[in-house]
Amino acid sequence: MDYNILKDLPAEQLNDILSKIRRTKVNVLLVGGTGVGKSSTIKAIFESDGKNNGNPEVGDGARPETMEINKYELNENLIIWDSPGLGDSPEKDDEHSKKIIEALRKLDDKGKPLIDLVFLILDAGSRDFGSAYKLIKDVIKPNLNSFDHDRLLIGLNQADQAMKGHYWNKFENRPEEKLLEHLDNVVEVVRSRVKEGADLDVEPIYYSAGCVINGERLSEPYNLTKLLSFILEHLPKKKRAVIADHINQDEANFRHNDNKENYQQKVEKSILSSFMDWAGEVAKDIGDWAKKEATKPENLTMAARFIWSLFKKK
Ligand SMILES: Nc1nc2c(ncn2[C@@H]2O[C@H](COP(=O)(O)OP(=O)(O)O)[C@@H](O)[C@H]2O)c(=O)[nH]1
Ligand SMILES: [Mg+2]
Repeated sequence: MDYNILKDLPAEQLNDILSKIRRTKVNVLLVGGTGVGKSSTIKAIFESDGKNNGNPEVGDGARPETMEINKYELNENLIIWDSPGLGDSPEKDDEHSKKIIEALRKLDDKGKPLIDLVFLILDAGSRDFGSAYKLIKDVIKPNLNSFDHDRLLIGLNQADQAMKGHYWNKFENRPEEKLLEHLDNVVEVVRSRVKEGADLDVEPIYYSAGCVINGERLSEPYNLTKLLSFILEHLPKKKRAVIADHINQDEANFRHNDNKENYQQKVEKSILSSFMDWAGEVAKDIGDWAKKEATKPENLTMAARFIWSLFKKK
């Protein structure tokens, strides 16, 4: 592929595209019980530029003092709302629901719903998702407003511990056949219960955020590229490029996946097409050309890498 046209894009136009992307905000509402791995998940996928006013603490799973929704600006335009405590107790679930409704009703400066994505994290090893089903049916579904309903993403974390650590291949960092079957079954149970109870189509995914204890990495993440590709798919197209700007650069976090699909390629396609939309807005001819050439399968990875490198040259 002839990269010159990408490389020779006038710096002014490139800066224009980048600054537009960087002025676009993505808001994610994280929901899940204490200790399911909400903070670990965010830390594994995204990097923080250090200018954040807070960082989701990876804890020992202790019960939080309050049920406030904490706002973490991982970067200026990637904002995580952490809503802990799902399932702690029925009374607390009520309080929790109120906070979530409040968050879902927030509007951005354009009058659109502020929360782009509700990311519900469950413990893949749990057998009781009752609080989660209730929350989806009574709170999330009725308040998704003008959202497309696929903006609810369900993650089943701690896949490595789903059978108490059995059938997890530590050397290859992947589930053995028996654990895989079990995980596929949990996915199917959650999917069908959410369909029956709330009439929502969801495709839960199992993953592991990896285990870090006292700063020591005990296991690497699993299925994080898959999770990332799902997160991107669940965002409006233009907002996908915002995510590209903040992906964790530690490749070890992304190398183990179930490989049912080529998730890396899905991520690249998704980011590239988002970037092309922005490019098309700033310089139509470049956008049109790139849409035709850069998205050809044989050119995809190179073009995506090129765009990646643009982001990193801050
Ligand atoms: N084995 C394993 N441990 C995990 C995983 N994700 C998180 N943890 C651990 O679970 C504990 C609680 O995680 P944390 O992210 O603080 O949970 P949060 O309360 O939901 O934010 C920490 O000790 C993490 O290291 C995982 O996928 N596998
Ligand atoms: Mg946390």
